Amino acid sequence: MTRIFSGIKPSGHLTLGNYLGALRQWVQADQHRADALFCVVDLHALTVDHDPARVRRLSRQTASLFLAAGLDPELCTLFVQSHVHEHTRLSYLLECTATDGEMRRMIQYKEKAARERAGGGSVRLSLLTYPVLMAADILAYGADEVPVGDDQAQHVELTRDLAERFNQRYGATFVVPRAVLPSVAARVMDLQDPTSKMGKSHAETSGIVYLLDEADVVRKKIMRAVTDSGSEVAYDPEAQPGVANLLEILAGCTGRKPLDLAAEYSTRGSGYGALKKDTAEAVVELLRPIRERHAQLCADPGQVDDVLRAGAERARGLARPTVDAAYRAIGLLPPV
Ligand code: AQP
Repeated sequence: MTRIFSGIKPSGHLTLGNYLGALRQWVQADQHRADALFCVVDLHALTVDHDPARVRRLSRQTASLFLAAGLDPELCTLFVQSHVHEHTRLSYLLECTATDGEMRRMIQYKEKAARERAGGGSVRLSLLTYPVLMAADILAYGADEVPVGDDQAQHVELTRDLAERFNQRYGATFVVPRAVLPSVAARVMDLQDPTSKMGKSHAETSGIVYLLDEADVVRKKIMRAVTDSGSEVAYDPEAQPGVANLLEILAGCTGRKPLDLAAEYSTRGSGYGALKKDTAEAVVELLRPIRERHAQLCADPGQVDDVLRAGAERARGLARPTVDAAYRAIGLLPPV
């Protein structure tokens, strides 16, 4: 059976980008067709300046949102990364496989390090090495597929390279995984700056739709989305990134294609206003059941704990043999 691994880091409140780019395909497809593991990758939230209490709170909220969005612990395995030590055990071996040159080429490292420096902060070493930890997250489980948004594709490529290099040097140990990207909304853009990704840790929040935003807040953010000069709706991400982003979001919500939607608006002669209104209502309806289920889960935190406990136990059992095999293959003496 196909094995799937993916995760979300508790570095902020989950966004519409996280949902359309990742969570939705986990819920609608992946958990039904494969042995799927979904993880709150909390160690990744420590790579930039962080508040311990907030990370703890967001870890719990992220797990609750996994359930609220429709992940079913009867169908898939849900857990928190730091509860399974195999991730960090394996990460060190992969640090001994990766080179510093390939780490410095990672786009996310370059962008985030620049952001940290611009804010007067220092850059944590873990920001450079976290793609290796992500590779360990994936390889520990022998995952065949990694469903992610477009921004994570480079890290999955690195994971493939590390798996192949390790296998070549030390013998077949890891499955070489592949990234699976959604066909629409693989990169939801910020509504106020449609040339940059909607990211949950970004400081400016007016262009970000959070899964737990109230309906009126969602409407306001989408109605105020930056669009482009002109008024005719066309799908052209280069020339009209703001409109293209709204079309991608609407397509993501409705299961339609952005080009088909654009053609309909154009034929009807409807402008940006109609597109914004329809997108806002589609997003409100998409998020309504998630917010409602999340509120129910908040009233019963023990239920989330039970799911995470059972998930970590299963995950440990799956990861340990592969990580033990990697320790032996690389030349480490097994414990006596
Ligand atoms: N805007 C997005 N569009 C489509 N997919 C997205 N993902 C994230 N943002 C978008 C996908 O969601 C999964 C988990 O993301 P993450 O936790 O690794 O990163 P993030 O939500 O992008 O969080 P941050 O903290 O704001 O990170 P940076 O600063 O890196 O942008 C992934 O599958 C991701 O592709």
